[in-house]
Amino acid sequence: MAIERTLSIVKPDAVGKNHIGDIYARFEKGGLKIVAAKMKQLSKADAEGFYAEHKERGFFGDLVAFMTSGPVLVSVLEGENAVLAHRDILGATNPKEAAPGTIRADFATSIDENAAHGSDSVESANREIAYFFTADEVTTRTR
Ligand code: RTP
Ligand code: MG
Repeated sequence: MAIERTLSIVKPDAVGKNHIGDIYARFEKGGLKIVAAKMKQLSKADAEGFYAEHKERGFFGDLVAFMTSGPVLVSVLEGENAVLAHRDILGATNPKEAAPGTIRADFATSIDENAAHGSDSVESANREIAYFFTADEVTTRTR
């Protein structure tokens, strides 16, 4: 098992509904450690750059509008197979398809407002972590 890091975002809908603590509790219970975190109001340019891979998709404008509709909590999570472990805890993109007990099943209202983001590969995680954090903002957990 490889120790990985992944980027997590508690999206504006979940921040607005005061679900930060519930969501972080699930990460910690799932064995993921929070090694960096910050609240941030994304600008339009921040959100467009972050989701650049989707810029040709029909939902891109709505996605950028949603991601800038209020503050987000961006964090770096670390643990064994963290990328997949985190996405398993989040559940499917569409909450209607998300397994019971996952974050999106319990806190998301639609595919557009789906509570949280997780990197989809180690390569994406490396890019996304560097997008939001400098190297010295990511801590090393010693205990
Ligand atoms: P995320 O990047 O936010 O963690 O979500 P994901 O990997 O599960 O899904 P992705 O394909 O990367 O899509 C990014 C976000 O775009 C919205 N989306 N809408 N209407 C649609 O068909 C559609 N498909 C994707 C979702 O809000 C998704 O989280
Ligand atoms: Mg994605």
